[in-house]
Amino acid sequence: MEKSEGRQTGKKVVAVVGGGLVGALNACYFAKRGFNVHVYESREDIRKAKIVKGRSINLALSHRGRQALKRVGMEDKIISKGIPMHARMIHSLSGKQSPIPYGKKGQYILSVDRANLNKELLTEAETYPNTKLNFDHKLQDWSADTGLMTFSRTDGSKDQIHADLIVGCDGAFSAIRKQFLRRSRFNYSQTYIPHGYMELTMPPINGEFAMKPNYLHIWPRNTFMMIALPNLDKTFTCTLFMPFEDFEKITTGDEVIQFFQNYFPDTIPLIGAEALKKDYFRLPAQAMVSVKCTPYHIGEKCVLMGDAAHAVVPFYGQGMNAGFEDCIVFDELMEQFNEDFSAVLPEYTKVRVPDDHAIADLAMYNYVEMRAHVNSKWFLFRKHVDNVLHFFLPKTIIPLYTMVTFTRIPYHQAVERWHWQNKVINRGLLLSAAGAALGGSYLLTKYSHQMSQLAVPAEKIWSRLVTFRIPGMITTQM
Ligand code: FAD
Ligand code: EGU
Repeated sequence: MEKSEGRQTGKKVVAVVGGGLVGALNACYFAKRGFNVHVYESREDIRKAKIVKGRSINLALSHRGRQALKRVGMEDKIISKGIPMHARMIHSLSGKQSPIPYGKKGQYILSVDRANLNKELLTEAETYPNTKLNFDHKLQDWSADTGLMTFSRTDGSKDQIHADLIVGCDGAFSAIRKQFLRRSRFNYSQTYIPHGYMELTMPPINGEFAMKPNYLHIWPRNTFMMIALPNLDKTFTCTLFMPFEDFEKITTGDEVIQFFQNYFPDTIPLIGAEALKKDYFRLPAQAMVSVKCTPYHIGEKCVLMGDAAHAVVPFYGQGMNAGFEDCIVFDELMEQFNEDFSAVLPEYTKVRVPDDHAIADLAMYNYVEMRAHVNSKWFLFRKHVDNVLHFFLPKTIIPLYTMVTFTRIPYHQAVERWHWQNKVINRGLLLSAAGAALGGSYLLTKYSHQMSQLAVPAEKIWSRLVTFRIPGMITTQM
């Protein structure tokens, strides 16, 4: 068997700490290269566990994540259990629904079940004989000098393990990262946003999806926002985003209904008033954190990937996709530098940090943008402007979300290109405004004798102009 090569050639030991989405995928990548891979996961094996607690039930999988799955032969298996979302469905306050396609026919994202994705990836990693999964192993501490790790077990015992390379995939609150924080010249920032999120389930109606299934449903309400993604069991998982202080204001079932009546009235009959009252108090609202740091490595011993390196707020649907792309980037460098950790690790930091920081910034930017002034009309208008410009200038103007979601253009390049595009659009608008002014003044001189009939008070023109909010349109995201 090809997969057992590692053992015979006495390859190095790679410890992947964290058996979440990125850790499990990474295990496949290292196993494929023949390393002796040991995965250490603090929780029980989720394939056996009855109750699976954790973040978000479903996720939007897009191009970057799919490409990463493809390279370990997992793309088809995962997409077969994903639900395509070809468009957003914008729900206005009045209950009107407006679809906005993501792109051309083949351009769609997938709603995938987090637990299933994690299980499939763990099972795939296990098919390599040079991989061992160790559950109930919580990393307590490790030494950057010796590479010795200490794990604690639920029975109170401790395990000490050595590895040649430690890959920290232990999520936003990474224990591996703690050693980085004690070192000089390590930059770190973390920001909790004032919003929390809460997941609510919308059950099927008469055995069918309660809303159209192949859409990412969005209720944009400035500071409040709800999003719903479909599941295979014909439910939707609705995620309500709201400032913590507003979550705290709602303390009774009746207040929940009142709140939904005010902001998401169309969802009350779909979720069910009684279910809503219960669901809302099931779990407290969850926090969202953005983490940026650099470097991602220590010498040739340790590297951070996924949320451990870059937790992003979920307002671009890219956290997992970016973490999966980390695996591709690292694997390509392993190829390029003949698996020489002392060369691969610094290069990984060098190429990956700018891109991960770019997506962290974009996600935060979109969060600020959405809460500032995105109601359903504005959202529809903005996305139409994107699509119209892209339609007429397909090579010149590519919407930012298209570059992020449907290409592997490095995130930092997507941002640069977006800035450039905005300049072009600004110039275009400036030129047409200048053209309009010139043409207007020409007409004005030619027909000045008839103008008095058309007279519109100057202040009225001004108020019409400002309602278009042209400056906002140009400086905000495309
Ligand atoms: P995690 O999934 O957090 O996995 C870390 C693993 O490490 C866990 O299994 C944990 O048990 C284990 N661990 C932790 N500490 C230790 C320790 N000390 N020792 C051993 N093991 C440990 N991303 C998208 O791409 N699309 C989306 O639509 C999307 N939606 C989201 C919606 C919400 C509300 C949120 C909060 C996030 C969303 N994300 C989305 C982001 C996505 O969830 C994360 O980016 C992704 O889970 C990161 O994977 P990870 O493996 O790096 O970390
Ligand atoms: C948030 C939470 C719509 C899943 C950003 C779009 C998200 C997802 C958008 C969550 C939005 C926001 C994009 C995708 C996606 C949009 C995107 C956000 C999936 C700019 C499970 N976002 N998300 N942008 O364009 O590029 O549809 O929890 F409401 S998928 Cl906030 Cl493409």
